Amino acid sequence: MILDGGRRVLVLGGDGYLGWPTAMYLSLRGHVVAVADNFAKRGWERELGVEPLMPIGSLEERIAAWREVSGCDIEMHVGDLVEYPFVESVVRSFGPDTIVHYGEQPSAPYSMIDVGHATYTQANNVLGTLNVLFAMRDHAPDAHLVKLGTMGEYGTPNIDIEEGYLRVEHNGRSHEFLYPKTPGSLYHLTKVHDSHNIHFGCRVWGLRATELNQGVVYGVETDESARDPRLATSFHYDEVFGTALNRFCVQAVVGEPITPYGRGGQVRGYLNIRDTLACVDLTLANPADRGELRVYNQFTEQFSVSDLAHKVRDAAAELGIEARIEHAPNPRIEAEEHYYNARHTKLLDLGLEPNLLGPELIRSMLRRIEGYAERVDRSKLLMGIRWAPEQRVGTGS
Ligand code: USQ
Repeated sequence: MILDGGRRVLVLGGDGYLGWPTAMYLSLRGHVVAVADNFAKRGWERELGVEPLMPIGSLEERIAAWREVSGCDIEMHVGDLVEYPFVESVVRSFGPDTIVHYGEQPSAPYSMIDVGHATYTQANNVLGTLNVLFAMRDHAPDAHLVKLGTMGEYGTPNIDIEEGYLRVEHNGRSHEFLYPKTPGSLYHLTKVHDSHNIHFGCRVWGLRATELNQGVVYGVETDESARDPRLATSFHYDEVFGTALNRFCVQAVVGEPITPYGRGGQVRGYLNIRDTLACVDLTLANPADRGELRVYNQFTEQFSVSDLAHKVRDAAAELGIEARIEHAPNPRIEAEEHYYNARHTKLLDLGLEPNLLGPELIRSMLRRIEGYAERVDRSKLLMGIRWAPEQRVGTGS
């Protein structure tokens, strides 16, 4: 079923928490979808002894189940973005008009384990994206790159965060630069390096790109993944791949303390996984111009981690679950009280209708997690990865 306006979309990282639901969502909406993945995330999971909350079949099995459930096909390519011949052959053979790029190591703690994990994360993310830019230049110069950046690129500056760019007045002249970045982990830095490389590709080679500087995503499922247990996405709760709200919900369900780190005043932008898909869809329907790098800040609400902990505790109480909050020593070096005001209007202007975080949504997450509570490995909730051997050596800001 190809609807009018259906595009040829290549989803890089199509086996992941966001990539797999995106592939289903876009194929259902009439786009011709191919996914590429090297299953690296499954390797990192084995390395650390962690597993997604819900059992996940192979990508091949999930694609077959999706075809059975929806009648939609997804084409699969297996390979590593760091290998240029693979990237080149996928781009040449599939001929995408849109490339949605999630194919990176996504965890801040993973990048901070030691020098090996830091250099691996930086090489994997930066070189993979550089290969994508070269393949676009030489084989798909008109394609639109939709790249998952992160709100964490900006860090927590003491001024308002704009959407991607900042106009600087200096000695009577002015120029618009990419917004200055002060990220809080070596993973977040990979996305900063990517931003500069993508900006270069647009300025110098005339590529078109949109960076989605996404906040912290929460949610167990999407409309598509909920259609069959075989379509579940890889929801994590462990210290390395689990994100704040998802972890807090799992902690509440299994009776472990909810753990805001340090003083708990760390404010971040958050969004529902369903809104991630809507944002990607809106972005690919409205491509950037040739030579243009647009930047959208992709989140719907700002919360501190203490706010989130209280929201989860209160929603759990309504289900008769007595959750408790215990501030944990902060394994990261980051500002725990700070100014935070990030603009996020561009996706709303395109028509995004946010699914906001209310008690009913948290209760539905808690109920869904309850069904898998016996799979939770409590020893992975806090794994002891530190930003520095001696904590509190820097300010984090
Ligand atoms: N945090 C706690 N307690 C926990 C877990 C986290 O207080 O048990 C705090 C962290 O210290 C941090 C905040 O919650 O201040 C967010 O941490 P997180 O682990 O939820 O998210 P983060 O490491 O920032 O990374 C995640 C994704 C990453 C994405 C990023 C978006 O893993 O891929 O880029 O969210 S953002 O945070 O906007 O940069």
